[in-house]
Amino acid sequence: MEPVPVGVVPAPLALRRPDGSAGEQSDDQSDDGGFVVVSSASPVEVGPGAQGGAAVLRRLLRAQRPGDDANADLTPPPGPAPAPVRLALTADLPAPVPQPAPPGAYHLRVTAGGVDLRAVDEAGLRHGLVTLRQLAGHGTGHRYGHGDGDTWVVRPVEVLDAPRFGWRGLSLDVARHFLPVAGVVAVLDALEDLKLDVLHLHLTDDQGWRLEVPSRPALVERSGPTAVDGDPGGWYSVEEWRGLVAQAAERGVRLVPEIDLPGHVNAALHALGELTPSGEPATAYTGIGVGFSRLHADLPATGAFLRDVLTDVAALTEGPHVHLGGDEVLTMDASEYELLVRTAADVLRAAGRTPVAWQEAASAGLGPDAVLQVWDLRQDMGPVRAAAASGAGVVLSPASRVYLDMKYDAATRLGLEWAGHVPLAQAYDWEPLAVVPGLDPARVLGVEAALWSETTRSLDDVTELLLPRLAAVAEVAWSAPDRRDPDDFLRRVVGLAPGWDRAGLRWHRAAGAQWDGSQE
Ligand code: TNX
Repeated sequence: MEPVPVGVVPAPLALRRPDGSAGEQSDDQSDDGGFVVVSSASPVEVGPGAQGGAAVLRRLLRAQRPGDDANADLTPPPGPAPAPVRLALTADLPAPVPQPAPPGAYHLRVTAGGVDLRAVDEAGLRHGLVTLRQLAGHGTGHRYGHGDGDTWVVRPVEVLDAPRFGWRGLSLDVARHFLPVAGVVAVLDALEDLKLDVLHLHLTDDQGWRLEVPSRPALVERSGPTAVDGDPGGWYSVEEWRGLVAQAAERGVRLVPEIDLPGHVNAALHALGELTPSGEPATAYTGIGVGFSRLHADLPATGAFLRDVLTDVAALTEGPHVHLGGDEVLTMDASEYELLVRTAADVLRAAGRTPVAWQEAASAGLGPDAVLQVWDLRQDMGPVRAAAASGAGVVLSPASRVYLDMKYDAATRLGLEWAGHVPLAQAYDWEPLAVVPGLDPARVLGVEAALWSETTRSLDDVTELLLPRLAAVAEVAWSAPDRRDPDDFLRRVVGLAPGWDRAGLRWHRAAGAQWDGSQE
């Protein structure tokens, strides 16, 4: 097995050069004629059902982003004509792809005759094309931007690949500080390039309400404009939200909206006085404390609020999952908490959706179809293990590894420290199945990073904390354990930086990797 080229993250299952030569040599394309050129002039042949892949290829080649202007006059040297790209769906992929091939698996071959990509589904075609684009990056080929898009120059190679977990996500808090649609789309581009497939949006919290809910317009009218520190707020109208769902789908990403209940609700209490015992709206909250706000099960308005809001949100969700929060309710006894989260879960089920909740809800008996998200390993994991034993799925977000709002180190400008510092190597070097001892591995759906926005005021702030650590989490979620190696990851990850620069994304020169070697 050859080394995985610089800039290819997450590491694929298998990568071979046809002549058996190592992956990193002969980066200079002038010394042999063995390079294959892919551009928008490449003829594309699609097999039955594979048309979606052609659209993905066109979009990935077109991706003109802010930073691309600097490369506008770069044209490839004269060389081979654009090669054909052949896309096909098949259930039959060779080893080491597991049998039956999991969703998202693919087989990519680049030869003098062109590019052949076979995959089990459209997600697999996308993954193969993203790998092809990465292969045209730093270590193994070249990428040229010109007026009508990119040209990728790639050496012959064969890649067989499949994801380890089906749920490879990022949770993004847009409630403490709002992130406008364009910022979310930039994050979606970064997710697609790392083969991540879930964007969980934390849409409500004490400080703001970020999604228009048709049955309760006051939620955004009164609590959309507020944010931490009195910073500007904002919200997604139903129309903008539908646009976001579509942009996510174009990138192979499923949105999981979160309405955080029955705590973290001050924004709702500020908008709707009938949810408070006095009937008076709560004061807007712009601090960063947690755990103080709550719904009240005995108020008549509470049941109607849960039913109407969650039914509306379910109707705005294309995927199967809606997140109901359930975290950090410090001012309510267990029976009232359990009643409220069970009610919320039942409303979602009646609306045809599967409830997701933070680990605290494990003891509430959400049902065998629910999904629990683990984040705080200081708490007793017994209820999570028990819920999983009865059938619930588990998504792993251990704070000390994947809370990317934690500072990289003491010198980091942004971020919090309650779970310690999270250097790049720490976000990488952990084993998901060891996080909760005794948990049935078959119940682990995957891994989700989280970015809470108490300290982030802009897309620049968000990506400075995400990049490069999100690449580490992506490899944890995608790559087989025996394909993972911390030093090898640090060698490869630097090759992603030129792409982030081209996209105009701010990133952090995290300790441990040789970023200066990443200049194109
Ligand atoms: C814990 S994780 C929280 C959030 C905070 C975050 C800050 C979780 C379910 N709750 O409310 O924003 O820590 O790191």
